[in-house]
Amino acid sequence: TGCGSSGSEGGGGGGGDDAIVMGFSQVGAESGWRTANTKSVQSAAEKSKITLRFSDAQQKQENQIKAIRSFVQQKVDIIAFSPVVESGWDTVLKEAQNAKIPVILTDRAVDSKDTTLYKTFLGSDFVEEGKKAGQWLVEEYKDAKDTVNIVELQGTTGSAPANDRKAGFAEVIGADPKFKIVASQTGDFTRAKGKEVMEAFLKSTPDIDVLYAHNDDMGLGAIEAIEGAGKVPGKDIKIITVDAVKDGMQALADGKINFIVECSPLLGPQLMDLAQKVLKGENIPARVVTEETTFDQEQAKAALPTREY
Ligand code: GZL
Repeated sequence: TGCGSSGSEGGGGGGGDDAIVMGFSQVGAESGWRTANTKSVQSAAEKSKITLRFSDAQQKQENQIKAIRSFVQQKVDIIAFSPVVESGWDTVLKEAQNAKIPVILTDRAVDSKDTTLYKTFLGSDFVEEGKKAGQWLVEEYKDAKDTVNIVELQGTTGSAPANDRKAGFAEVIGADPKFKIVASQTGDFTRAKGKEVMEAFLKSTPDIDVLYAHNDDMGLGAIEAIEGAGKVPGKDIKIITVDAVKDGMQALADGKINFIVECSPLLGPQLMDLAQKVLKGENIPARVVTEETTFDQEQAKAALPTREY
């Protein structure tokens, strides 16, 4: 087919006579993180001269399955996607495997037992992110004697980041009985839902000390709810979030958030590099973990002027 795909990974019809064609199924456009991630993938494809066929699943698994099936029909050279939830992928991934089209997981993981269904998983260690959030809280309250009441805004139900950020956080704070998660519910990674659920928490839970939100967007929605209830975010209720997108970092610098665990969306360049290696038949690691850090309020002020996303 002469479209850059080597024998063993044989894909089908490409773009020009040698451009790699990548089918990419994106979760949606639910958060600032997702928008930055999409930009990174699209610009990296352009720079690598990879023809990108991009589909936005509006956070619905059935739309991602349809998109992957369509990429198989189109005989793309390679498929990459960020699975909105962890389960339910084996059938469609087997169809891609039978069509000899390699698959790369990016951002989120799947729970398939058969790891031959994809070439690698490029993305963050979400358990580690949850632990970093917990470690900050343990340090922040190390001298506190009273119970610390925590409410948690979880990410999309069934998604790897929601499952793992919850587990990592619970593991660290579980070491000290003074930490109590008094309410925990999904805000689906969106600002609107985060605000709605936080309003409910404020009504049902009289004494909230801390909010742990699995992403900045839900944290920003919660800030609107907290201020609407006449309380001061970052002071009356301490807030920890994950992502470190610009809006979150601004709230951190303004003192409305207390700590942010970074989750980098800038996966595009690594994804295109891995795709080219796969199609050349080169060996690639089964797991590529994203480099990322954490920010307190002072660090956010320093980082904001040059923040890429
Ligand atoms: C994490 C990513 C999550 C972000 C959210 O890698 O899947 O999805 O933390 C985004 O902001 O919606």
